Amino acid sequence: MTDRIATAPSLTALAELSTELLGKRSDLAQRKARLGQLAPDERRAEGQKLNEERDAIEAALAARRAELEAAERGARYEAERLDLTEVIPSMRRGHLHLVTQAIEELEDTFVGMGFTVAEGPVVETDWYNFEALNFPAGHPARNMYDTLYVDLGDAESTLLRTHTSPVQIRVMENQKPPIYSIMPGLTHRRDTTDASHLPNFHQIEGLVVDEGITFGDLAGTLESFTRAYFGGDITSRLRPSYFPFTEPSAEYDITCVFCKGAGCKTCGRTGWLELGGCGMVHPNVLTNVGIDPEAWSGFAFGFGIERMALMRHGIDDIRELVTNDIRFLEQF
Ligand code: 2NL
Repeated sequence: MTDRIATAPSLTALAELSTELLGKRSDLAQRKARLGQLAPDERRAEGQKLNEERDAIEAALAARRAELEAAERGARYEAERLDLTEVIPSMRRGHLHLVTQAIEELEDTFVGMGFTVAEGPVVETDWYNFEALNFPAGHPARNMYDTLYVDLGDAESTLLRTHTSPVQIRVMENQKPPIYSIMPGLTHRRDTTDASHLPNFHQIEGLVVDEGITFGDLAGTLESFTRAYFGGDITSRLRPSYFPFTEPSAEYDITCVFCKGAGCKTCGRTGWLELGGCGMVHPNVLTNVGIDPEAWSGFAFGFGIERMALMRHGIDDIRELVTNDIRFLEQF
């Protein structure tokens, strides 16, 4: 009897067994019903026996029920167990804008060549943006930059910097040579937007001031940079030019990244792309910041960052960078 209870396979089977053994139609119930027909002595003995049997069955049922319930609970816990280490991605992760990536890559390249990174204000004074850079008042070269002026102080005294050169002036004012620094940052000009111009764009300029710096150092530095940033198959060349703050001055060209120098529509069949300008820092600029041009010499260069990003990735319209079409941005 208790064997059947101890091996009952489930709580349902156990409940059926309980009915069978203790229910109205059970052997126990029938024997209990017949008690009245027995003689008093027999009745007491049989009554006691019935009680003992019932107690034994109930104890066995309770023990087996406890076992089966524990097993069932264990199985349920196992089934409901949560894996708290599971990672479910809920949001798609974005990435840095192409221009930000270009700034970081340019910084990495120059830092690797021993330069430090300097920053300065976007709203500047006429002194830092023009005067200190050897643009005398009324100098026609000022018209090369379509300056946006801020309505503050004397007329045309406060402006949005048209290049990052003012940061170079501030570095030279605050720091004695030797100087090896680059200055990336936002610049503004009153230009009309087209495929190759934005009124708000980024520049990166570089400045070296040390003893005995020559034009050869400038050419070698730019060539090393070109190969590090664009890869081994792209080279650079310098062509004579004019800037008020450098003498001599040069345009900096790289091998056309589209045709690798063979000549194509983008490079006007020359095989070269113009990326920026450079030159030896003008002695007047050094004098303006209190550096003796007889003791020190230096070179400087400036590139447009958006333009470099276009060249690097073979993009033909600068406006793509600011339209914020996610299908374009996702590619980089
Ligand atoms: C361009 C040309 C250039 C510089 C920037 C510079 C700064 C100081 C002194 C001398 Cl403080 N030069 N910067 C020099 C030559 C060219 O940029 O076309 N940039 C996009």
